[in-house]
Amino acid sequence: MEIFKNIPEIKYEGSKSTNPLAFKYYDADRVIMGKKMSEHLPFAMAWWHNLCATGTDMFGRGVADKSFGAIEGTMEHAKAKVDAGFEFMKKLGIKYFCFHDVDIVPEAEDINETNRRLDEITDYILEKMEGTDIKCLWGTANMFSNPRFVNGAGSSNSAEVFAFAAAQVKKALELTVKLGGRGYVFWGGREGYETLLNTDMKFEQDNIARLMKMAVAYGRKIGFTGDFYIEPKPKEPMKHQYDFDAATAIGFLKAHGLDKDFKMNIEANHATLAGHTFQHDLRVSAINGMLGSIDANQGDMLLGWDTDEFPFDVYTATMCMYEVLKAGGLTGGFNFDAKNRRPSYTVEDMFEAFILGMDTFALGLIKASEIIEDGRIDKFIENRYSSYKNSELGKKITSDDATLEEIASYATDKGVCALPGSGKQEGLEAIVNSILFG
Ligand code: XUL
Ligand code: CO
Repeated sequence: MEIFKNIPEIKYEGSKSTNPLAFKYYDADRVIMGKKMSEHLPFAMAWWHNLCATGTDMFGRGVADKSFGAIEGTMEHAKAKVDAGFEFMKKLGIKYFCFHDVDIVPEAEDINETNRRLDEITDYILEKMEGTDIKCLWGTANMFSNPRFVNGAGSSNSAEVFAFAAAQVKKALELTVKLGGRGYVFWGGREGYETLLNTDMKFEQDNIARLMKMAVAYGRKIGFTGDFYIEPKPKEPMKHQYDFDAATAIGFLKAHGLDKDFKMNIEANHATLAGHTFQHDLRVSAINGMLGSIDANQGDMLLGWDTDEFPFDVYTATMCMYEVLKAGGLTGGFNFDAKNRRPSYTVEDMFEAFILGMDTFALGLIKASEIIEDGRIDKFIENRYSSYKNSELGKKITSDDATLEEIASYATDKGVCALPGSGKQEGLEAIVNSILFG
């Protein structure tokens, strides 16, 4: 049974099209730098926002109807969401989905009953996947909504809560493997603290690492060959979250010997909450060989929280795609961890939001490839450091066998230091503008 009856299959019509239900830039088969757009941009649907979220906020109830013809809180509803999700993905040409355990079934009081429901629904999802090219990008366990996680999951003060977190991770890993997921995400939902007056920070962080090590060992045992991801976020819901940003998360992984199995899942809105640009956290991940996957959304600079908006900022998307192209692509994909604004509550809005997001990243990809092909930015950066390549002094410094005395003697012999050369920021920004809008 068709659920989104008034919505056709979404096609590429080009930038002049005024059809709201058509792609203006995302042309799946168009080849950019030797690869199809669809290969550069493995888009994913986030089960929680698209099929579950109704626009509830602190001040009001939901406004969007996500019942899909079934009674909410039932397994019939869980199945209706699967039907809706697959029709939605097919109509948009989206090849991946991401899920939390509790997005796909109503959670029961007893974890054993929840697990039984999870087996049933994933059988149904597998059936739906058959004969399509839709796959799971990543799975995860929601270890932040249930009241037991009030003090975190791996970082909880309670060993019993830790055990329930372990049970959820175990099950979510099994489901991810069952659905052929490329990755498994840890977003540290409540892994942080409100006050140090009641917190043993070192113990909590060691315990998070313990949970992750157990997860890696079990995942590899049951045949999970994909990447584990940390999705950094500095705050919200906790005041201080342990996985503040990419640099912090990478340091944590290295300190605990987890860096071979983990990469980063970078979310734009989380990076900006940490006081960084999205590009910054992508670069930090990439230079550490840990740029795995992306949660594609954006925040609102006038609001200080995680608004999870669909990305429309082409400049930011261009810089993101510049990083992704330079890193040689993602092992993961682009998950729209994004939700419609509360007043955009219709079915058309659901589709228009994805069209916006996919077009924004397609445009970002096109423009990033133009920046790279233009070459002026990369050439400038190369020249900027040329004194390390072209002078005896520079070669000595980078040879890694120079002493402080040797290098210092260059300065004392010379006496007065020349300026290092202009950073040309404005000129470079003008190049980017001319490529974007020229
Ligand atoms: C929360 C967030 C999560 C993760 C998965 O800010 O981004 O939805 O992506 O748990
Ligand atoms: Co996210």
